[in-house]
Amino acid sequence: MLFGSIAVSGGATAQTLKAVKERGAVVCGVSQGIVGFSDKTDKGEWTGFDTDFCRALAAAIFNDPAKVTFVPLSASDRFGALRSKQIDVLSRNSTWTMGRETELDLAFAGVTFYDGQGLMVRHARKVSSGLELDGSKVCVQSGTTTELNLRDFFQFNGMKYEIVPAASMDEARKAYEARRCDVLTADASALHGERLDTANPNDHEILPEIISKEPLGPVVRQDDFQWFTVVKWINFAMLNAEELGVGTETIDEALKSARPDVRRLVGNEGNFGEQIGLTKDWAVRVVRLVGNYADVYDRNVGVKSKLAIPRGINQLWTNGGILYAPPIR
Ligand SMILES: N[C@@H](CCC(=O)N[C@@H](CS)C(=O)NCC(=O)O)C(=O)O
Repeated sequence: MLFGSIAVSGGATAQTLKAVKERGAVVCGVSQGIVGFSDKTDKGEWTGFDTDFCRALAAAIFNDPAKVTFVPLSASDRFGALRSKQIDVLSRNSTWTMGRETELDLAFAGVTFYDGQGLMVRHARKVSSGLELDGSKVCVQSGTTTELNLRDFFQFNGMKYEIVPAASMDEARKAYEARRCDVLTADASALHGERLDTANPNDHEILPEIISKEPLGPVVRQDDFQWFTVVKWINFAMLNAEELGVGTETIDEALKSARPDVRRLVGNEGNFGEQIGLTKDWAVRVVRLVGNYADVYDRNVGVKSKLAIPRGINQLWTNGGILYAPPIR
């Protein structure tokens, strides 16, 4: 049983994967609603880039991407929920910072999306730079790095500001729309979606400055190295699959490939999946049922999606970006 207190001796014990298998589902913490990342459709189904990562875990473990229990969490509640074992993994636009590992005993298993903080204002305000925002009221979600960066940015640049705190992104946007603040700030990825959700998106602009680094990725507890390894390598497998041209559309061809790195990815050579407590075809399951990194990116946030976020630095290193996964070998 996963819940309750288990005395952990020697630090790393492999309980999570076993508990997930026994339970028959991965319990995945997600946001309460960020377009393109984790959002509920009208039919009540979770969709998005972060929710697809949860599905990739379920695909690898169960050969069934539907075996996920989604737990929507506010920014303030998310890490407590993970620490207290209400969830197995947090896949919720969470920024990897040193303090979150050292102070909360958590571990980021990698980066799935390199983001940065943006600032949105009304066109009518006629500003073209974040440095012209002296004296602003800023709507921001509590319990986030966003709130901390805002302080750094205004203070360091000698500008006065007033924080209008919100418990959720929805609340922050509504406060901004009701003119309780004149700036809305969030991770740029989320801000694009929030702009689209305003009554008149064309009345608002996102200023050019990106005021922080927000490497977003899945988080686990530090007490289970096996689970950390599983989560980490599922991300790497999706990146390596893209790099090797292995996607949902091409997975059957890849199974016949003679290329050594493709053979290792699909489990025709070596037993890497088994070494992490899964099956030889772990990565095939992920790619077939959920996709490689590009499949997931394009479907949820890419230029052909509603959000239309260019890959930018989230390109593979082979295409001029900074996504680089260690090899499977
Ligand atoms: N990446 C930042 C911000 C994360 C965050 O919670 N952002 C807000 C606004 S960008 C959000 O996702 N809200 C959605 C929700 O509360 O469900 C962090 O890890 O602290």
